Amino acid sequence: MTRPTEQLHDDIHQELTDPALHPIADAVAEGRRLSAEQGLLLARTHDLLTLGRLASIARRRRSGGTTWYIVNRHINYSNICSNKCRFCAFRRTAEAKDAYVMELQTIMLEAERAAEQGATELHIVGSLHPDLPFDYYLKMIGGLHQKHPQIHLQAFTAVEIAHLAERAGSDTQQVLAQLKQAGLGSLPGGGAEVFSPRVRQIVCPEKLPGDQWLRIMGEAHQLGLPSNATMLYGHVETVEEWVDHLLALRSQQDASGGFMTFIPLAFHPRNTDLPEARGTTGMMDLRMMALGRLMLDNIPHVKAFWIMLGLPLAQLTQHFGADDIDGTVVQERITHAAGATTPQALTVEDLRQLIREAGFQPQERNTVYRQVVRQGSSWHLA
Ligand code: V47
Repeated sequence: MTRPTEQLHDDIHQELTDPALHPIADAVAEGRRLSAEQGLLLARTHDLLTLGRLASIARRRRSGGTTWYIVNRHINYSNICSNKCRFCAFRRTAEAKDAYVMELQTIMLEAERAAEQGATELHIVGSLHPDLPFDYYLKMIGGLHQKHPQIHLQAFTAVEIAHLAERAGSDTQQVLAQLKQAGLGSLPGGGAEVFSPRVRQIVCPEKLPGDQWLRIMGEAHQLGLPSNATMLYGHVETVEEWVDHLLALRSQQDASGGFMTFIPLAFHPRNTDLPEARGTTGMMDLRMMALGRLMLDNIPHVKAFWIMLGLPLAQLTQHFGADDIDGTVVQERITHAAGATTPQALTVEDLRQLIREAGFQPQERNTVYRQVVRQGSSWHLA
């Protein structure tokens, strides 16, 4: 005879778990790679708690109970862009009243402020400016590196690199090599959007195609420049296209090995040219994070970019595969142009408290995940 509590247990089990996930749970427990079909099951299941539990297993294998953060500053050097991506509320034409290009001197001042505040990274991303010469970018990186050699320069998406190669009348490998020589440390993961040509045709038809984005990342990795990888979700894409995007990143990583972190970017629709897209939901944000962690078995970290997710979800996603929360950021413009309601910066104490409250141990890192040790106002790598 079954006792009432056992009966209840069975009922709860049946109600809350999706049996289709059982073989996936076995694969995760044994550390086996998941297939495209398994990715689709994860992308569709309503069994959110199992999804979180599985992603947490993969996350803890990599980072245990640690959540990483960084003291950094974002510099968006210009918003004048020759592309017209429909999801972007940041871009301006050169004639717009609020179009801007930062003088190199202004960028140096921003860096000065970042150094005073103990930043270990400058995250530099802008637009495809139609006229700025390659020299502007080279001088920017060279000048920053000379003045602040201890600060890691993470700059220019693969899309910007392709644009710079065009501006320089050169090729992307050459441009990457010259920037590295000048002091570039790594590439951010932006510009990937969703690789599907169907999606790109709708949301960013002029943008560098996905296979070219991957090729440039491969070139960077080969030159010893690590990078991040992103996916912009919550607009016109399908779950099949999520899985295809993740599989393309996974095979690029098998080939070139330089991706450090995957960052799912939650689409913000305000002020964009995509009125038909509603943006993400909490369910989608949790699912996407877990899916990224589970499918990308060869990318070490998964980041909850709190600026886009909001603070509550940045905390929750630590239980859905994320092991990184980005950083102090300071002055993010791209998502705020599209209606983000998060603050433009957080203090280190705020970040540490958020992480602790989520049940993890905060650990400061530099860009390439070396531990940072602080003593008073100075810092060094462990
Ligand atoms: O490529 C543009 C995205 C990216 C919107 O590498 C939008 O550590 C949401 O890539 N709603 C740039 N997202 C930012 C980026 C990034 C951010 C933080 C950390 C890292 C990293 C990289 O922002 C763009 C695009 O995919 N984006 N518009 C929008 N309306």
